[in-house]
Amino acid sequence: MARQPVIITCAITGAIHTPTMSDALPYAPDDIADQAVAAAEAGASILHLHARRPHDGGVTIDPDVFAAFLPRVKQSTEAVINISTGGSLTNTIDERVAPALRFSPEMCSLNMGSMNFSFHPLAKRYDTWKFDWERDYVAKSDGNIFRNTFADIENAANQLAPHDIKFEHECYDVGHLYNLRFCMDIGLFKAPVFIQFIFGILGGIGADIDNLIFMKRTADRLFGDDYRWSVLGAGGAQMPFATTASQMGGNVRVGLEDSLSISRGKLAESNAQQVAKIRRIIEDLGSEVATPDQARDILGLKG
Ligand code: KMH
Ligand code: ZN
Repeated sequence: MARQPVIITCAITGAIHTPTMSDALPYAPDDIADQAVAAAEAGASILHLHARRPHDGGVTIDPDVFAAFLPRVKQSTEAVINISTGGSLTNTIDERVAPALRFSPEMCSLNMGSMNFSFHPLAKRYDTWKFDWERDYVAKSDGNIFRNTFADIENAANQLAPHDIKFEHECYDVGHLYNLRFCMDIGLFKAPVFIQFIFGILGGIGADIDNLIFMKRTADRLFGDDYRWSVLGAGGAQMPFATTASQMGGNVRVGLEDSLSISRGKLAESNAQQVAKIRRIIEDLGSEVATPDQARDILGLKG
């Protein structure tokens, strides 16, 4: 079977990293829009988007804040818009799905299990912070529970079902694959599902290539031909995991949400720089990168 082009997703800002950690991390709506457009121009066919408080980069899931950058992104690119439903550890699932319900994008994330979700180790690197909220947010994260119960998943799926949105099923560990299989068996999701294998989040499976093989084998067993997949390696695992996934027939996710670096010890200048790097690697290794319309076709999006 001919190799399909590789879909690059770029996750522009997320809810983990904070402004002190990198000047490149966008949080003002215009900066989020500028970086999203540049990432699409560099080769990302899917843009995974969170909102940030415009004045200090704090985490927000307020749909009005999404409204400050989404129209520009939609007007200026052909890329698939993917809105996060996981962007807050303190809000209910009803609140977390509100942006996707309001904007009815082609895709949104859906997190497939509850877990500890810590970014505590990041806090140790900093003595001073640009904004007061950052220190506490990061330092207290070792007490975080990222709640995604079966009832939450079912609730999100049912609320979003009329919108025909394709989910990026976030799987941080092997058990989450079994959760997804169960949800498919009870009729919550239609095949083919799109799975994001996530490695290197403290609380989830570690960033060892053995684990990527294990996740892929397990998914093959559970889903057969009924799934498409992509890989997200957190931090320093981003480029090695994306490269490996692209050579295994998978798709890739990069972006400042997942890693602030461009190479070991060097901060990325932008999301587009990461997209350009993985694109160059994929093409140098003889594969093609998907256009937005090819991504729509491969994933069966509503368009
Ligand atoms: N931050 C990532 C590890 C979401 O937005 O729903 C996964 C993520 C979750 O992107
Ligand atoms: Zn996200």
